[in-house]
Amino acid sequence: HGLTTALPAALDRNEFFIEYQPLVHLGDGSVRGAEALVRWLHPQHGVLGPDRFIPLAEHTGLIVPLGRWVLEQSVRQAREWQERHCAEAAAPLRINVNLSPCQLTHPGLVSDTVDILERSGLEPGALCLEVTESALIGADDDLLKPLRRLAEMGVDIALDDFGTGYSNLANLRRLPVSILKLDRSFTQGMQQYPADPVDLKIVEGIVTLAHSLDLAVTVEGVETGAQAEQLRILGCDTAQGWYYARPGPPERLHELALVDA
Ligand code: G
Ligand code: G
Ligand code: MN
Ligand code: NA
Repeated sequence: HGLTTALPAALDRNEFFIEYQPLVHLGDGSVRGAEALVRWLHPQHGVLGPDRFIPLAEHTGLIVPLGRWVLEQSVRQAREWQERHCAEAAAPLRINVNLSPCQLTHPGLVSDTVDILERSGLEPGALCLEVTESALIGADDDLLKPLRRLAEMGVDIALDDFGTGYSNLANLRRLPVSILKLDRSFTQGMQQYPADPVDLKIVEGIVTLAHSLDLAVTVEGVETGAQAEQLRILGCDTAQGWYYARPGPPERLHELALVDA
């Protein structure tokens, strides 16, 4: 595969870049941070989304250095936002970074993360690592240990695409997770008004359970004001989606965050 063989050189040539999609507080609409989403500016094919190359990077092991690069860039970016965003902001801006399952089993995860945080000056509490529900299904203690270490340092761990896997809800207690990211499919059920009654019940149940376990709930894929309003009423904490902003360059987040500071 052509893309696979081009991957290592692409990292050396700096062909990857990161877009940031705002995370918005549903209660007051303020921007609280962003999720980092990597792209590849391929010299022939143009901009490629992560779905095109993350699986290849996972297959070849390049995901470890690529993931480290994404983490380092986005942590530095978050620190820069915080410095420029000044003290008037309600809370320091946060950064969410996706972790692939291969990074979870890599022995350098904790030390790399500590190192990147220390060099940037970003406090661990401003970093959230997103891990998919499916990556943690049946996870044993060895897999959870690095995540637990990071959580003890104050890093938030989010369960991404929540509700699509088969994880036992009681299992949540065992995981060092502080945030559930509800999968986009639930948000789609809120498109019409009134929302799909089954989706309403499911989201209501998940939010109640999450809050009773001290977990915050983030919703993805919010495309309309009606969805945002229904999800807010259901008690979801944070939202992300095209209604607020598409993923974009770092300067855009700075502007969006300043507007409501
Ligand atoms: O917005 P978008 O099409 O970029 O994202 C598609 C998927 O790619 C998302 O599910 C996201 O979790 C994943 N993704 C985006 N950036 C990264 C990254 O840096 N590392 C990993 N492992 N996954 C990513
Ligand atoms: O990590 P994850 O898969 O959840 O990453 C977010 C993905 O969802 C990215 O592909 C991003 O471009 C996409 N996305 C973000 N906001 C919206 C939205 O409002 N609607 C839809 N359909 N997709 C979105
Ligand atoms: Mn994600
Ligand atoms: Na997701």
